Amino acid sequence: MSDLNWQGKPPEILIIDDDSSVVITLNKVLRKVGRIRFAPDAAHAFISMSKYRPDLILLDMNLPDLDGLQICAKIKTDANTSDIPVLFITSQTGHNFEEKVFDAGGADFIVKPLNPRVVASRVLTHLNYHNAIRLLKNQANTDSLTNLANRRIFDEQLSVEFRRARRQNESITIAMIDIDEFKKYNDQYGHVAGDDCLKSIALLIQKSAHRPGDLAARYGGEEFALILPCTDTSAASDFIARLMDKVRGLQLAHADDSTHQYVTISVGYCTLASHNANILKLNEWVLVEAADSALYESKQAGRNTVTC
Ligand code: GH3
Ligand code: MG
Ligand code: MG
Ligand code: MG
Repeated sequence: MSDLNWQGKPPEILIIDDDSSVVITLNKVLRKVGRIRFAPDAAHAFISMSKYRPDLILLDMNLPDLDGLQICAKIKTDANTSDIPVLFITSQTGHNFEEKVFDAGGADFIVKPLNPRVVASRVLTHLNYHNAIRLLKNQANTDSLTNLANRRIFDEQLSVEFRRARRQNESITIAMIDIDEFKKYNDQYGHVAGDDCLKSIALLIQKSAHRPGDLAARYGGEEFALILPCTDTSAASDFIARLMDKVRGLQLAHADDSTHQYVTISVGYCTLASHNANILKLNEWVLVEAADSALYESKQAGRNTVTC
């Protein structure tokens, strides 16, 4: 178990089985591996999944409401659960059965009668594998300095949210944020202080963009980008005014800033209004370019400014 790096939280294991003798055996074998939960049928299993987000599922083939293959197929088609490894517990064997398990999206199967060492090894192998993938995905999606989403995720999410806005005739706002005179900040206080400043502002932006669907990303260097779904011009204007206030409120001294003496940001944003008649002629990058031009105008206007 020492190779499991779960960062303080034990892995969640869900056992879906209606046979209490199997459940007792599995609990004995696995209680040192992680936090064990049980469900005697599919109905309870799906409630438990949405509540506890298991890291691994052990699944009986025959249950009172659905069969194991049906449950597995359902888990694999739901984006919230599709990456959870499902291990079948079964007394059936043979090629045909193996094919069915893998076709349903099962990761592996354990044959009854249960051998405790085999169960523990299989479970640990899949937990480690699942955890490694999760960590790698997280690293691939996150900017390491600020912990914000990176540019890759911004681009992905931008397309998703733009299409959603178009489909649902909703408004959407894209904002570009740039720290003012940051080169001078680095020159004056050093690169380490510069990094700390970036982290503080990133945290503030992240906390501000907290509604479902909002995304704050590090776009590059000292530039951040925001996706604000269902946000019209007036809501965006309020949101950004508050954000700029909060950044000034950090009172990060910037002796070299020509006007403000504190670190400030400039912002440009562009809103696609709901029921926009030209929506079909537009794409998401038109919004980004417009927000970028607006940001440029804010800089021209003397910084610490927002333009739409
Ligand atoms: P403006 O107000 O026009 O935006 O001026 P600026 O100095 O902020 O803009 P410029 O693009 O000239 O300089 C950006 C600076 O941001 C230069 C670069 O060293 C710094 N920077 C970019 N990424 C990082 C980083 O990860 N850490 C630190 N400390 N500095 C960074
Ligand atoms: Mg059963
Ligand atoms: Mg810049
Ligand atoms: Mg700048």
